[in-house]
Amino acid sequence: MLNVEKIREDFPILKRKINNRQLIFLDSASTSQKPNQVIESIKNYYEMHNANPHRSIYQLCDEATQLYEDARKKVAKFINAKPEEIVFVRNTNEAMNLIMHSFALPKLHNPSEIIVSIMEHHANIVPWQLVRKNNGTKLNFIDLNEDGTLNLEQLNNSINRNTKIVSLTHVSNVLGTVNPVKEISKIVHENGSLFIVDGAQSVPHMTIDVHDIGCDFLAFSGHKMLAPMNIGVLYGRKEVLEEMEPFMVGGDMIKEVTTEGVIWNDIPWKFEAGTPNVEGAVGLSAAIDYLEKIGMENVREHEKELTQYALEKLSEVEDVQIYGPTNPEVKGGVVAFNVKGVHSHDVAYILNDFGIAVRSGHHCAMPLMKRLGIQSCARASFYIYNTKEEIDALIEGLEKVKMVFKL
Ligand code: 7TS
Repeated sequence: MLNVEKIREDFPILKRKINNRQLIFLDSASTSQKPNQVIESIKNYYEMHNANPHRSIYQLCDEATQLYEDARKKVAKFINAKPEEIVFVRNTNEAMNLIMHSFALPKLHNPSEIIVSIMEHHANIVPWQLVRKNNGTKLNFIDLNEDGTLNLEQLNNSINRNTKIVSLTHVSNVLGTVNPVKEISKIVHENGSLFIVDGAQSVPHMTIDVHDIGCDFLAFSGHKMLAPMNIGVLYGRKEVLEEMEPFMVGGDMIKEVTTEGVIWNDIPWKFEAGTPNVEGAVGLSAAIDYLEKIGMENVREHEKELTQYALEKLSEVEDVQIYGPTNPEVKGGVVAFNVKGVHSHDVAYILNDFGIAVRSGHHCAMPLMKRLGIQSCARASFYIYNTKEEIDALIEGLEKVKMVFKL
């Protein structure tokens, strides 16, 4: 059990009033709020240790390098990887772009195939569309079952000897569906394909072990797990990363440059061109400390409980349609819904009058919207600082939305 009251004390923004109401932040799937421990770690970095890492031998430079590389080690341990398998990027989008430029574009050719699912965020669709356009590879979309889970039978039937990449989200940012990535990894590897996992919505919320999953790549964003924006992670299996050429080149990612050519640095540095985001890495390190202190199992349990509660309460509201699985065991802390006849932006706008922040729109998952037969939806998403009382307030807010629209 989480001591939510105590946790909330650590998040200064939760004391804010919005429209004279206490802020109720139900949009952590977009970005999480940040605890004092993370904010302070960044302040301390600038007050005490700031320098450009890897570049000189004076003490501050050494300290900045140490902090940056210690953060890498911490991330590695957090997902059970080796430090050299952790590439710091800006976010999940950039991680996918890195795989596209450094692996898929140079290595895939017609008749290669890539498999994704219809529930993907655009970050895990658009790069592969570009590969299709450039290299003539085929892009297959796996559909959903009626309950919002992934159609594994279709995956099994679609995968073939031309399939070079299977790239799937671990947890859907709309449906909340938790995909059985360990099981899928076996299918993918038996076929000799590479398995990319989009962990943007899973790494912040549950225990992740890349060896247990068996994936080749895992991408995630620090800002969704209490850390600042613009620090993200691409985990790549050592053997795969070593085979890849960097796509961003310049400073700090080389061993030697002569007028004739260049020798790349070792992994992971060969993928990190230019001055890195040390404050981001420091903040991510503090965020991991914070989450580990709570325990990732407890984070997951808390969110399961909130999700179950939200599903129960929302299903009691007439004219509300819920999307995705209704079993919290296979659902992350994300509940997407529509109020019949009301645009999701109107729902979010009215909820804002009550200090409630939910996301509305297409959630960067337009193919999924089309598959669900909707233009958009509203979404409440939960994290360690959310409470059942906040869900009660959401339900009350939805009754107000219905009153405004005379439903
Ligand atoms: N993949 C998934 C599954 C996501 O949910 C997101 C962001 C991304 C990739 C991209 O992450 P970024 O950090 O590179 O932007 N999802 C959302 C969301 O659901 N609402 O706002 C951002």
